[in-house]
Amino acid sequence: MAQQNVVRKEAASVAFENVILDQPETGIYLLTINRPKVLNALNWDTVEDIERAVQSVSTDPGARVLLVTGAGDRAFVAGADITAMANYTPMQAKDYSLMALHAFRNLEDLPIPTVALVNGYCLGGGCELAMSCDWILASDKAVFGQPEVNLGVTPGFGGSQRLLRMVGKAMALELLTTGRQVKADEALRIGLVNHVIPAAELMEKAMEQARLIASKGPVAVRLTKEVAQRGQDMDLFNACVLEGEVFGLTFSTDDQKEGMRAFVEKRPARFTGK
Ligand code: DAK
Repeated sequence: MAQQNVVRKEAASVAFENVILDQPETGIYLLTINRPKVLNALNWDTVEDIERAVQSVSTDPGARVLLVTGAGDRAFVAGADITAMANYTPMQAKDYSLMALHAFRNLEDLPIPTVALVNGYCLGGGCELAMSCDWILASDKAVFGQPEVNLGVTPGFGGSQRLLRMVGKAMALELLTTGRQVKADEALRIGLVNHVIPAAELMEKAMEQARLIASKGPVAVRLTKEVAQRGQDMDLFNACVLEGEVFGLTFSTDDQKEGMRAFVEKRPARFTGK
């Protein structure tokens, strides 16, 4: 991807062994899975690096949005590293699965919006990683699938559950039990991705969306994600009560006063995140 052409470097990137954490603009983080020789396949160390990177973003109060992508122009992530796990014992396989489960859960629970930029193959563990982000932007070259049945295993990083919740039981089970791969246009139609973007424009469009999010009231953005995240597993009434309580909480912030004053004064708001 031609990301160097479209992002202004404002902070040094943090290089883990298998991922790169960059802050191309203030508050906008970019996590790149960086094993292009194996199409960014996820071995144990890579999942641990993802967890460390997510932890690092979670401790930055200035973080506004996290973009997640894969290095090179062929793959987001082509799955768990089959070579590495081929000879796992049952206990190693279980530990691997649970370790990834926690790492992906931490990504999901990050208190800022997270967006997967899928720039090629997005299979198995890769699709599970993308689905752990809040939404997916796909390039027109993206290919999605859960091909675990081809390998004689079930999904191990939450794919059977997250795909079910995203596209419904019938479509999820079709894809999970046939291993059929879907291209970007079908992924859009079934609700797996939010937008399909020409490959050369994917990073630029994602940065536009990230800047838009970063321009909004930071506390409101974080609380909106928190309500959606916590409310999705609650009954509707109690989830709405939670929303009402959080809505009340926003009236304790400078951002609420500034946002509403700016509307009345017919000028753009200057949010401080306080
Ligand atoms: N793992 C390891 N290496 C991979 C890989 C993967 N998932 N995907 C690709 N590679 C490597 C290839 O081996 C090749 O390496 P070299 O031969 O050059 O050394 C290099 O990346 C380039 O790939 P290809 O030469 O195959 O490139 P092609 O364009 O011909 O094909 C492809 C691209 C994406 C169609 C093909 O590489 C492919 O089918 N890859 C595997 C896709 C896949 O099946 N992904 C799902 C993996 S299973 C668990 C349970 C389940 C799981 C995890 C945990 N627990 C209970 C613990 C399963 C998760 C999965 O994700």
